[in-house]
Formats: sequence, C-alpha cells, structure tokens
Amino acid sequence: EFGEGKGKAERIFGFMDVFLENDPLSLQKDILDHVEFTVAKSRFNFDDFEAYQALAHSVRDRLIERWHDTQIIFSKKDPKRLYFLSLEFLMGRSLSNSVINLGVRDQFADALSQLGFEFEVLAEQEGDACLGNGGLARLSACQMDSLATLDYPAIGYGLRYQYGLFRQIILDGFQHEQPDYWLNFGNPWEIERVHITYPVKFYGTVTDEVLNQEKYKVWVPGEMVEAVAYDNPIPGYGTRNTIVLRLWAAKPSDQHNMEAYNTGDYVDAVVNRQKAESISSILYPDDRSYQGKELQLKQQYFFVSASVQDIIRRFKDSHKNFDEFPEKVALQLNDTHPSLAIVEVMRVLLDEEHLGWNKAWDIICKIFSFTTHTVSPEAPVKIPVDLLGSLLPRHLQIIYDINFHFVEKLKKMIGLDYDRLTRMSIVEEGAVKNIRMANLSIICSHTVNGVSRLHSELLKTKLFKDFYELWPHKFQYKTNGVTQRRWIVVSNPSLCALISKWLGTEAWIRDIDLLIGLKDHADNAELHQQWKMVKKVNKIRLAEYIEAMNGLKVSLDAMFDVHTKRVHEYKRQLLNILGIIHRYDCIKSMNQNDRKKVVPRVCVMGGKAAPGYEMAKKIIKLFHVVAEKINNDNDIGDLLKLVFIPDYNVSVAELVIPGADLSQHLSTAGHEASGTSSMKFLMNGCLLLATEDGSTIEMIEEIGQDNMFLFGAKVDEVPALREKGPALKVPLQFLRVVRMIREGHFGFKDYFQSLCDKIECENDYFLLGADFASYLEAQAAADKAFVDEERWTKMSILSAAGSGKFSSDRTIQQYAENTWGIQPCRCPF
Ligand code: 8GP
Repeated sequence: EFGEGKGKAERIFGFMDVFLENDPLSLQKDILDHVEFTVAKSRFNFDDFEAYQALAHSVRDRLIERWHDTQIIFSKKDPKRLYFLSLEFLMGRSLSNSVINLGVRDQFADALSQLGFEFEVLAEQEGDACLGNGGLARLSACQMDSLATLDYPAIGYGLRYQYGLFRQIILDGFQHEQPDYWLNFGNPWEIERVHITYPVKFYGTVTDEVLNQEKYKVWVPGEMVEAVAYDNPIPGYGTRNTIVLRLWAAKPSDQHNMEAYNTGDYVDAVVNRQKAESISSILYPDDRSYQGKELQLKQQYFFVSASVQDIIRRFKDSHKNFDEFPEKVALQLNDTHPSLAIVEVMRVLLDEEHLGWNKAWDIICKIFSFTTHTVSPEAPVKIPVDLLGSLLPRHLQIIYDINFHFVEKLKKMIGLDYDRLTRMSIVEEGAVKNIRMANLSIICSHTVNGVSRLHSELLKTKLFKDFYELWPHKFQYKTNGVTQRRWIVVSNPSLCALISKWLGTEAWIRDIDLLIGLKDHADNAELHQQWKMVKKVNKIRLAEYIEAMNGLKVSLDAMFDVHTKRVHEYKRQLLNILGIIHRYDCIKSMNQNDRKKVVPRVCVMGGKAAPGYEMAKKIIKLFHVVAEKINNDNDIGDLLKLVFIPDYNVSVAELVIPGADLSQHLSTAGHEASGTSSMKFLMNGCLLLATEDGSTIEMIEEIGQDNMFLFGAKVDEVPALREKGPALKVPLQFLRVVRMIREGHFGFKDYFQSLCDKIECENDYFLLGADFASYLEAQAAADKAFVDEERWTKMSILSAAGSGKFSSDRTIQQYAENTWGIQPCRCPF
C-alpha cells in the first residue's frame, strides 16, 4: 500500500514524496526523536507529560503531511471553497480524535506500550481547548470534523483566545470562576505562522480622495494591530484530506504608533504596544447575550478583518477578476458575531479594489450565508451607532449606504408601511441608535438557516416574519448534527466495537445511515447481553470518576440519570431539582415495603452558569444544598444520590454521556433552537426524557415516541398557558416542594426566596408549575421501563439505531448542496 502511495504521489505531483511510516518501530523512533529534540529531554528519562508532548508532535507531523497534500490538491483543482467564520470553537482534546481519524490509533498504542507507556494514560495528560461557550461552539467543532471527512474544501476561521471559557470550581456549593490559561503548557496542535500576518485597523477618520477623476473614500486609522495566524489541522476520517482551522492572535503592530518612540517615552510606548494583545486575550463567557462592549466589537472586527484579507489574498493568488469571486468563495456566518465580514468585504471591494457600488453589492449578495442559533427575541445583537462609528468609521458609512438602498427598494415593494419599514431597517432609532446585526445579515445573505425544523418555523412566523414574507426563498434549515467519530468512536470504544461487530462493518463511522441496521437485532438476546455489558463498563468508568471527584460511591444498579448543559432558566434545571425533591419527599413517606419498589437513581447534573447570571448561579447552589441533605440522609441510602460534576467540558462529556442510562432535555417548548447534547446521548443508547422542543421533534420521528419519555406543553400551547398567568392551576406537589425550599428545609432560606418567587408569585415564565405534573408522569414512566431490563435495552438499541439522522455529516452535506454550492475535492491516495 505504501509503494502504491508513493507511485501515485509521483504521478500526481511529479516528484517523489517522503511519507512518514506508521509501523511501530518508526513510530517509536519519531516519538523518541521528539522527546530528545522537541521536548528537549533525555530519551532515557521522561515522564508521562513529556511522553504526551512527544506523542502529540509525532501525530502532528502526520497531520501536517496530509494537510500539505490536501493543499496541493486544492490549489491544483481550485474548487469553490467554504470559509466558515465563527467566534467560537469548542474543540476539546485533539490526540485521540486525531489518531482515530488518521487510522493510526492501534499502531501508536503498540509503539507506546513497547516504550513502557499506555496510550490512554498519555491521552489524559491533554487539556481541553475551550474556545467557546456551549452549543454553537461545539457544533462548529463537529462541523469541521465533517467538512474534513466529506472532503470538502473548507477553512475555519476563529480567534485564538489566550483565556478560554472560565474553569468552574464549586466552593460551599457556589460556583466560582477561574481563568483558563490553557496555553500554559504549550499547545502542540497548533502551528504558529509568523509570516502569515495582516494589519488590522481601528478608529481614525475617513477622507475623500480623487483617483482617475473618481471619488474614493480613504480610511486613515488611528490604531493598528497585527493578526498572526495559528493553524490547527483537522483530519478527516477514512480520507487523506486534512483541512485547517486558522485562529488569529493579536500582536502589536510595528506601525502602531511610531511617533511615541521618537518622542522619547520608550518604556510607555512599549507597554502601550503590548495592550494590543488584549484583543484576543479572553472569550466572553456568556452563551446568550451580547454585551455591546467595545472590546467585544474589537474582537469581532479583528477576526473578520484578518480572515477577509486572507481570503482575498488567496483568491487573488490565482484569479485576476472579481467576477469569479462568487464561483470560488462561500462565506458562512456562524450567527451574527462575524457579520461585520459583510461590511468588510464591501469596504475592500469599494475602497481598495474600486469596483463601484453595483458590482460590489452584486458580489456580496452571492457569497454570504447566515445561520442563526437562537430563538430568543432579546438575543439579537445590536451595536450602538456611536461605538461602531468611533471604532470603525468607514464601516458605519457603508452600513448606512446599504440600509439606504435597502429601504428605498423596500418602499417600492411594500409601500409606505412605516411600522414594517422601521422594524426591518438595519438602523434602530431611539434614545440610543443601534445597528441590528441580524437584519444586516439577512439582508446581505443569500440564505438564512435555522438549526432545526421547529426553529426554522419560529424564524419564519415570529422572529424574522417580515423578512420571510419579503424573501421566502432565502429561508432554509439544516437540523444540527454531531460527529459520531468523537461521540461514539473516541468516547465510547466498547460501543463502537459492538456496533461494528453486529453490523459486520466499520463503514458506519463514515456512513451513519448504516446504524439503522441495528434495528434488525433489537430483540436479539445475545446483543442485549453484550449491550448491557457495554453500558456497565461505561457506568463503572463514570462511577470511578464521580468517586474521584466528589468522594461519593454510587451504586451501579441505580439508574444514572444525567442532566448536563449550560445552566439557564429556559433549560429548566430547576424543574429537575424540584422533581428530585418530590422524589425524596415521596420516599421519605413510604414504608419499607414500598421502598423496595423504588428505582434507585443517581442524579447527575453538570454545567456552567454565565458569571453574571444570578438566577443560574442560584440554581447550581440549590442543587448542592439538596444534594447535601439527601446524600447525608442514611435512611435513604442508595435509593437517591445526587452528584454535581464541576467544570463540565468536552472531555468530561466524553466520559459522562456513554455512562448515562437516562438524559434530560427540559427546555420550555419553543426555547431551544435545536439542542445537540441529546444527539450525543441518543447515539450512545441513552434514553431521553424531553419536551417536544428543537430537534427533539425530529427525534420522535426517527426513534418513535414509545422509545422516549416525553412531557410538557407543546410549542403552540405555551402562549395560552402564559396568558393565564397566576390563574394557571398548578399541582399541589409543586406547591409543596417550592414551600420546602422557601421554609428552609435545605437551608439558605433567604437566599432562595427570589428563586421561589419567580416560579410561584411572579408569572413563572418558563412554566415549571404548568409542566410539573406531566414531568412527574414521564419520570414515573422511565422508572417503570427501567425495571423491565429487556424492554429498556431494546429501547436503548433502538435509540442508537435511529440516531443516524443526527450526524453532522448529514448536516454538512445539506449545507454543501443547498447553501454553499461546494463539491468534495478528495486527495486521491
Ligand atoms: C445554541 C442553541 O441554544 C442550541 O439550541 C443549539 O443546538 C446550538 O446553539 C447549536 O445550534 N445557541 C448558542 O450556543 C448561542 O446562541 N450562542 C451564542 C451566544 C454565543
């Protein structure tokens, strides 16, 4: 095979390539070379962490080799490329995923064991790359994996934050945040490109100049920083294709303020220069709202400007005429955070390429597509005009021009309907004038995508109704998906082996539709036995982690009931806690005989609250006080145990998800745009207890409602329930558990009053009271199913078998075909 590859390389490239060998001896030599020359330790004396570093560098060499080959093919064939712009990527760890996608996992494990190291142990040395908040950020990471695997010519662009998402620590049950200085121990997965840098301008003034009798705008900046590229190779699975995620870091620019050096204040000048680095230093830790801060806007423009310069440079390397730009370039806006890219491309085409308004606008309308990830009417990002005008004066002018042309056109289409014109304008008038980034994105993109079918309906009928009525053809949706490479193959090796055995092939790792084949064996006793064994192995792994973290021993016979996601009122972790209190209360009142019928549960919760989100932080504290009481109640024993997993992140999720029997997805219907953790649980054969929200609705179609525990108001019932307000009848059990908290049954009485008021005296916006009875029924149904082991196992097999639709491979293929118009371009060996 190796000789074949070499021959092909010669035919394709016309030169003899040298491939890195993957036999154990060559791998050992590579690892030891890196120990000696990269890590600079003696090859006779190095510890686990040093071994991990050397291993990571050996893997990186192989990634770089493939990436170069991929680049050669892309340059030669010059396909239309996708540029995926996202301010957040939640990549997690890279080692295990890389060796699996490269197909060298076993070879490396063999090589290491001969050197006296265990692959799994070294893999634990790696820290997580947490350059994102939650769903949107992890989705971007899954989508990069699928883009590489499906051979699409794509590049991801983002920011290389020095501080990723804060580390959550829990002290006395309260969340505290600590900085995540993830680069402290180096990052072997990135390649610093000292020669790929671009100047990024801020502030200053705009002047008019005349060139060849034409008037042009010239932006004279007041500040300059330099963007430096850091490349992170992303390997595809079952292909040689390896693409790149290019993250920008801010560095001081030599042109920053030369004057200062000359005026003699050398030390101050250097210190000021250094401030430039703060632009890419920190990820904003809120997963919902935009704070309209200057630094946040600077970050957005910094990343957009560097990416656009890079894209245009690449295009101009092999094309002379901008007419071809839309045939070669697709730009994807991952939510509104990168939307300044629209204005930046327009500025370059007008002021630097001198194309003229009509031509430039025509290009803009063909290259941008926009995906929104929220349903919240408060979430749309607004930038105060004053802020934008001071930081990016030329961009504000261009936005006004785009808006002027748009409003003029709109008047011709809809007449002088001022209410509607006001709603649709990019500029929001009022005491503070704002730029509405969603309106800008919709107006300038050829396609607007939602992230599930329900989400898309809500966009069309509520959030963006005016725009949908104007341009129905722009609106599409692509239901989210997750990559089975990370969420089964890496995180659940036992299940991966079992699935391959029963399907008789590993092809499902690239072609997830094959999973449905498990359905044929859903009643097979032998599979049941093995399926249960796999779950047990994963529960043991999780139980060991819980014991190490919390010192709590949990029973493997209990149902592992998991609720992990960012903490939010709309995600209703509070509903879960109220349900737990109710369960505890019921057990307490039972006699010993009845207690024998209770299904023991280990209730696991995990997730971070935004540092400024007080109610979310109270919910975390409430879980802890309830846990304290119940876990220390010897009368209850193993019937109910509560565990909070601190600092939930990608690598913790890889451990928790495979070990879950049941997982909860409780958002009030109409609030979760899609939800993606449910997809990971489903693939791992975990049963879902959920509301009919986001992508769950599509899961019901795939898995069947008999294989899930559904509850709660449906999306069209929610408005009427809200309307009723205090007149809404809530069950007595609900009032009782709220009273227990209020009266200090779990302590911290005063601290929880506001939380109780919100769901009892105020309008209970997220309808906990209204959904409580049906939530308890769904929980009872889960208990009933769990005691019937064979029924439960069958439901579990059917959940995994029906999860194929929720692979990001399907999502990406739909984007490629229906939104971006790109084709696979495969490295031929
Ligand atoms: C999330 C949605 O809440 C979730 O339903 C969806 O599955 C996920 O995006 C991926 O589409 N939204 C966000 O994470 C989000 O809006 N984050 C922005 C503030 C950064």
